[in-house]
Amino acid sequence: MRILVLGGDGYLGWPTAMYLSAQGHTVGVLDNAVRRQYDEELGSGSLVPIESLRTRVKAWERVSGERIDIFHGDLCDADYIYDALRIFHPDAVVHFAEQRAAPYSMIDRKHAVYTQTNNVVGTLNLMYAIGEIDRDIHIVKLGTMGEYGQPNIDIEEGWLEVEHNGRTDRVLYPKKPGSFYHLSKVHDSHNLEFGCRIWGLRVTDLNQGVVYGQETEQTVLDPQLATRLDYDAVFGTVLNRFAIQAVLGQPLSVYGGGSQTRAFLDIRDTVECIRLACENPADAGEFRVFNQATEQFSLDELAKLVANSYPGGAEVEHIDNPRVELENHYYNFTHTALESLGLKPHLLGDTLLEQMYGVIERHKDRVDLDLLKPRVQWRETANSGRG
Ligand code: NAD
Ligand code: USQ
Repeated sequence: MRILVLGGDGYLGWPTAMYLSAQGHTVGVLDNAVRRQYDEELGSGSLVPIESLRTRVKAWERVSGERIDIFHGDLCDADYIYDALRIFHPDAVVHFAEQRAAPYSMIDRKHAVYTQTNNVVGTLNLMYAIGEIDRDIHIVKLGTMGEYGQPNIDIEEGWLEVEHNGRTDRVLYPKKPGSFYHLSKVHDSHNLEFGCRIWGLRVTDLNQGVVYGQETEQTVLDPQLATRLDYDAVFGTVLNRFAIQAVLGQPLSVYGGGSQTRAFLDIRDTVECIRLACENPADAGEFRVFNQATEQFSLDELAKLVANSYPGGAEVEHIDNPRVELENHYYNFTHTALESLGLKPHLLGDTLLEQMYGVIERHKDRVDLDLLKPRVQWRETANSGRG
C-alpha cells in the first residue's frame, strides 16, 4: 500500500513510518517540524538525541534499502496538503500531525487557540482534500482515550446503543475530556464522522491511550533512527517521566491522590495497531472507532511498578494536582477491535522498564531538572510556558 504519515517526524510518527516501510509499504512522511519549535519555545528537548528528518530518512535508506519521501509542509496550508495528496497518491493517510500536549494547550488563551486551530483546521483541510481528490483514501486518525474522560459507565469503542423513552439509537459515545487539547480531538471526531455521512469518507479514529517506551524494532537499528523521548512537564508523559525520574534519583511526581486511572500501551503496539488499521480499511461511509490501549493503571499503581522495578527503588511524591481531574472514579474500557484484527499486546513488565532505564542512563546528563516541575495550572487562565 502507499501510506502517507502526517506528523512523521514526531515521537510516534517516525517509528510508525519506518515500521510500515519495513512491512513492504511505500511510505511518505509529511511534517512542518513545529514539534522542534515547541522545544525552542519551552527551552526543552528530547532526552535521547534525534537527527533531522532528512538525516533520519537517509539513515533508513542506508539501513533498510527502502526510500521514504519527505513532504515538508503545514497541514493548515490547504494548498500544500492538496498538492501532497496529488503527488503521493496514498491508499491511506495516517494522521498524527497535531499539537498533542494537554499542558501546552492549557498555558494560556494563545496556546489553547493555537492547539484547537492547528488540530481542527488541519483535519478539516485533510477531509476536504480527500473529499475532492479521492474519497477512497482511508484516513487513519489518531484520537485519544482522553476524549471519553472518566465516565461512571463502561467505555465502548466510539459508539453507544442508547435506549430512551422506549426508543433506541446508536450514538457517538458521550465525551467529557479534560483539556483544550483533548477537546480538539473530540471536535475532530465529530467533523470526521460528519464527513463519513456526507461524502462517504472511510475513517478509522484510533482513541489511543498514553504511550510509553522509546524503542521499536527499527529505531534500535542505528542511533540516527532514534525517536524522541520527552521528560519535561509539558510534553513528557507519565510513565516515561516516572522512569526518567527514577534513574535521576528524583521523586516520582504523582499528581493529586494518585487514584486517577488511565489507559496505556507500549510504543511497539502503537506501530502495529497502525499497520492493522491501514491493512484492514474502514468501509466507504464508515466512521470506525478503535480504543487503542491495552491496559489500565492508576497513577499510584504505575509509580509503585516503577519504584519496585528500579534497582535501589525510588521515592513516590504526591504533589498538588496542577490539573482538574476526577479521583476515586470508575474506569473500564473495551479494547477488543484491534485484538480481533490480530494485535498481540506487549503488556507492561520489568523487561520493558529495564530497557528504558538503560536508554535513560545513557543520556541522563542531558536533563534540565528545572523542566521536570509542572508549572501549568489548569485553574489559571495564564501560565508561564516553561514546565
Ligand atoms: P509529536 O508532537 O511528537 O508528533 C506530532 C508531529 O506532528 C510533530 O512532528 C509535529 O511537528 C507535527 N505537526 C503538528 N502540527 C502539524 C501541522 N499543522 N502540519 C504538519 N505537521 C504538524 O506527538 P506524538 O506523541 O508522536 O503523537 C502523535 C499523535 O498521536 C498526536 O495526534 C497525539 O495526539 C496522538 N497520541 C499521542 C499519545 C502519546 O502518548 N504520545 C497518546 C495518544 C494519542
Ligand atoms: N501525571 C502525573 N504525574 C506526571 C505527569 C502526569 O501524575 O508527572 C498524571 C496526569 O495528571 C494524568 C495522567 O498522569 O492524570 C496522564 O498524564 P500524561 O501527561 O501522561 O498524559 P495526557 O495529558 O493524558 O496526554 C498524553 C499525550 C496525549 C494523549 C494522551 C492519551 O500527551 O497526546 O492524547 O496521553 S489519554 O491520556 O488516553 O487521553
